[in-house]
Amino acid sequence: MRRRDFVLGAMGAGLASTGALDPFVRGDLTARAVPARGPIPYGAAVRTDLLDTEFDYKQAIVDHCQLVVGEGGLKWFDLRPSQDQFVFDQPDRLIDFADQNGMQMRGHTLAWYGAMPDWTNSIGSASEAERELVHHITTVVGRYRGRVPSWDVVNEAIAEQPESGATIRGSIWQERLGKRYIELALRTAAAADPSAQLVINDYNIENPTQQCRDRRQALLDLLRDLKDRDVPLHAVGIQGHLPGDMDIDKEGLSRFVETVKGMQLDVLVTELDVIDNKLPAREYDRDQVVAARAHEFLSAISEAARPSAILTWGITDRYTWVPMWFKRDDGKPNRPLPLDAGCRPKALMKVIDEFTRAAE
Ligand code: 9MR
Repeated sequence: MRRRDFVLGAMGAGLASTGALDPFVRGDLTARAVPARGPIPYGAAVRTDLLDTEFDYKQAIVDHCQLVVGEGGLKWFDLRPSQDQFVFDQPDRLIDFADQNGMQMRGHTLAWYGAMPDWTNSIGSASEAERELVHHITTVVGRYRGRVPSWDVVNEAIAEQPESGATIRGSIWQERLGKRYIELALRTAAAADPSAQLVINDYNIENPTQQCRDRRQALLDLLRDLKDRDVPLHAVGIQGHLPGDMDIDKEGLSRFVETVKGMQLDVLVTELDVIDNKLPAREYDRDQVVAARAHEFLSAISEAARPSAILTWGITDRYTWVPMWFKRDDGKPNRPLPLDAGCRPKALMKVIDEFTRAAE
């Protein structure tokens, strides 16, 4: 079977079970004969600007991925330098790269509190916010209609520490429109591309802490409410930025995934990496702990349901967001990703192989 067929099969099969439209029916089916790694597609966040200059980086993505997602490029900060501008250079480049190499591009992200350009602070009223959000989503999703099979429509909507009555995170959208911005974003995305898989994406739900339990509950309450009102929504993205020194709440995470599946929603792993600032210095030991932590996480999810994709947030330790927030005290470089800085596979890549092939 060809690579593209696997991607179609794995992500499409998930949706078919929900009764939602297959997100790939509009896709270009002229796949090339590249061997696939397993029935669950693997992908990575890509720094598009490096594709033309770093050959080994580009080759690593071609060799390992069936999916790509821009680490930036589709965020408001990148796309909307001013109110009347859309700068599509990066996502256009990435989707061409995906097409040329038999991959698919996921879209990240349409409504988020982060990476907002300053001019959006001047959005003053509810009607203005509604107009801007609808215009943005209609333009961006519409441009790639039928070509981007899956969108992180709403990113990180759950409050850092949800408390009763205040479970939605503050953002320009939440402040101007209240919680209804989530429904508005989803309905607008569905209208712009009825065939796309629409995803709510969030993090910090996998550890055995009260904060994670509260965040899981708040997310489930949000999903329930959207489903009850027939808002178009197809999947939950579990980011999976795993603190390496913390256990996974395997039971809590499995139960969360079961509950999500019970709502006829699929689950994807969208941004996996292991934050290794508190892990042992010795590289071999650190890589083993990183792999074991990801294994715990992926098995908790997979025991409850087969994820429709697994993506890591970057592919090589050479390019990762982790040191921006989690530098090591000993000054050694972070190693959160499946390939080392020289693009050689580490233990984490074996774990990803195991789980992407798990359903064979
Ligand atoms: O890795 C991304 C980094 O390069 C950007 O500067 C930052 C702000 O746009 O976003 C990072 O990606 C985040 C993603 O969009 C949402 N989940 C958390 C990711 C890591 O911070």
